[in-house]
Amino acid sequence: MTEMSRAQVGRSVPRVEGRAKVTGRAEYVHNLRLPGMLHAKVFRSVIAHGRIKRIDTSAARAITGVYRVVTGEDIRALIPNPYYGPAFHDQPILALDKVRHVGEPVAAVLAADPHIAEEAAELITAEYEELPIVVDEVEAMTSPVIVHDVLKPAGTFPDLKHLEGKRGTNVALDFHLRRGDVEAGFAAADRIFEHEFRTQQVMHTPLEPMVSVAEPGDNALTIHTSSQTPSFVRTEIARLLGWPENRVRVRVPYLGGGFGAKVYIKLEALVAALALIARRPVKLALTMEEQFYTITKHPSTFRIKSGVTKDGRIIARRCDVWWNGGAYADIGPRVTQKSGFTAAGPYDIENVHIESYALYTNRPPAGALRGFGIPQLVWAYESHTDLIARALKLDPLEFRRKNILRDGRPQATGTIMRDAALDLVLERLAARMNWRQAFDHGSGTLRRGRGIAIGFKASIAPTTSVAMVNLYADGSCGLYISTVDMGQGSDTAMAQIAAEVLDLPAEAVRVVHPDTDVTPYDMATLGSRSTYHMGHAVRLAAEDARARIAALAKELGLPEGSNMPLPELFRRKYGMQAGNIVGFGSFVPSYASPDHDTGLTPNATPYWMPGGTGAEVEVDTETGQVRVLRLVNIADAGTPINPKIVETQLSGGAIMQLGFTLTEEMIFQSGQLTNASLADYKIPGFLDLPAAIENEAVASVEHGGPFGAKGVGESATFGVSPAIANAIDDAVGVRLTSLPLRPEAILRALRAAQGEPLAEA
Ligand code: MCN
Repeated sequence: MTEMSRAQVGRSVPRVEGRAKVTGRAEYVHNLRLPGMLHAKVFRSVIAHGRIKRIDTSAARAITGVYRVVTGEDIRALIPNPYYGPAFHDQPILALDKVRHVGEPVAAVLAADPHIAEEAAELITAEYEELPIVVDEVEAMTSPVIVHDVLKPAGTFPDLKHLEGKRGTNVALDFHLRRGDVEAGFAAADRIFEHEFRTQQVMHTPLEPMVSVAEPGDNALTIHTSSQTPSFVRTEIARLLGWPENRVRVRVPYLGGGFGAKVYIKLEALVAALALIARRPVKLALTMEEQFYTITKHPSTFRIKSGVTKDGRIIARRCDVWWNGGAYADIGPRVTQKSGFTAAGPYDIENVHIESYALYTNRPPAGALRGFGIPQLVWAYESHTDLIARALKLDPLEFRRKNILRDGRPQATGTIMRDAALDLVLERLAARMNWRQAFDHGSGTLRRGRGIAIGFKASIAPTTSVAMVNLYADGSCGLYISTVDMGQGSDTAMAQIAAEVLDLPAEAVRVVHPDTDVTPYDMATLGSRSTYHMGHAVRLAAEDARARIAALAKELGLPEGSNMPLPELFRRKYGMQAGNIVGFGSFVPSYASPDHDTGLTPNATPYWMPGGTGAEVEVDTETGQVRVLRLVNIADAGTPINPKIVETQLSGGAIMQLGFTLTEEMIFQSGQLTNASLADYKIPGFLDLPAAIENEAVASVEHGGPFGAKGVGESATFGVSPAIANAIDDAVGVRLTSLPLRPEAILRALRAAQGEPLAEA
């Protein structure tokens, strides 16, 4: 099929769920009410680390209307080994023996009235023997404070099979990469540059807070949940209960955002246990405040050292990255490894040495958040890139051009780059930013600057996606997939892919939402994997259905190419409007695990996702205030299945990262979180947005992808932070190395540079 002849792929089909959402009819778990349903409220730890001596639930139980109060020990009576987690089985459903972070769930109250449950939860008290805490990721490497005495690898995912953790330390995973001889590279270099960069702890802030409902049935359990991973939830709940998977059903309607917060198990194990204990449906809906204690983004420290020749070739790079995983590993080990192997950046460097560590600390757990570690890495390596260019008096664009990793060249793992339009992303960024033209740097107290940054991400493999296409007797089509539409537009894009193969308008395809009793397996909706991985499975399922239509026509004695309308085919076969044609497709990309000692592999990823950002800023030198005037986001998405959605994915990702760059930060004092509310934790509002946001998907094709497509949901997050820091440096000559880039930090740096440092607050 040529590009020209495509009718559905490449068309900006309006969102299939658009009308339901704007009229308030779209289904969300928050709206679900079941007969006899109880509401759960969680009592949480107020200390960051301690042994539980006593939990007193008597006052809570005495409240009229309280159905039951449940502690970790009650759960252990139902589930003998009540620990879960995608990498390690380290997280108890309710705390047992110890608490490891502020906000950890310790007990739950059940009541028919959520207000009564809340009131009762506030009456629970707990006594702890407080233990010393460790909160910093670098200190956690050598701290005598050990968060977990024993580590139990989950063994669920093939790419994490080698996990063991280091007993007696806080290291959940250490990833090493050795390419060439980095010390020889440093020795041969004309200049050495070394910097350290840090990122803060932030939260996903889906505007639909996490919510799950568990409904016990006849020897079975149904879980309705705002999850990005229905198939995983089924497997993990069945494992915890010791049940076969066919007794656990997981249903997911639309999500009001997920951003990686709603992956693996979040509330599902707790509601499942509570519903089985109470023998009634149980709903647990978090408040916005509780989300801060549930899952966050890894704070990180990145030390980066480069050896560069006088003409600007990077010949050696050492990267040491420490990821602050908080009290439970969640998927942090995969962040550490998968993002870790790209830590040297999108540059062609002969000698690379990477050390990447996932660490336990006494903070709320960190996991996947849009970009999966890449924004933390790009923040460091692209700030470093500009610092080097500046020191060598090279244009930052030229310096990048000289070193960029081009197709056909090996990435640090040894995997040869293919269909990764890094150079094109850089060129389009330069063109859009008018880089060659003189730039007005402003005057007086308002100074302007501009900066660029590029990065890339590997996709996740090996993972499985299965799709089913069902053609009904009237010729209409249902698409059965477990991909979760959390706002990214997957229902629309998947309908387009199926429709393209089946020669239907996309609007005519009905996408059936994840229901593990009905829709087939999908590993997860994360890592910008759905368009590529599930898109492949959908295409194969639709092709399978087409082949079955052709076989039916042949069976009915029709000549090849007769193109008889489907309803007529069914009528001829069954004598009436009856029957189905069902097509299946499954997809698992190839992958080769990195070597344990060297981190090298010929096949690190099925595809690469390049993305870059250009920023123009204005800095007020009297206040340190920064206004981002213009943000240009460029990515390689391969073929856009739905160009309009690709554009909104780019702007959405960039705006999210803008918050992580300028304002968002979870602030801790002595292990206590001091700003767990949207009044004090500031996500960008409309007035904070740049006047101009431009987005572009470069002209490229991912030859391994369905119709040439690959993922784009995270690509615009990569470059935002360093592009803005580089622009601030360009405007006023100061360099910040920690996020967020607060006005106070900028003003302090400005005053320090003028030799008039401000007194410490
Ligand atoms: N798309 C397309 N053509 C392509 C690639 C993508 O048309 N070549 C469009 C499709 O409509 C697709 C969407 O872009 O549904 C995103 O596709 P993809 O990059 O494959 O990502 P996923 O569908 O796997 O979604 C996950 C990704 C991630 S990892 C996070 S986190 C994220 C994101 O997407 N969270 C989001 N985008 C989000 N958008 C919203 N509104 N809410 C979230 O929680």
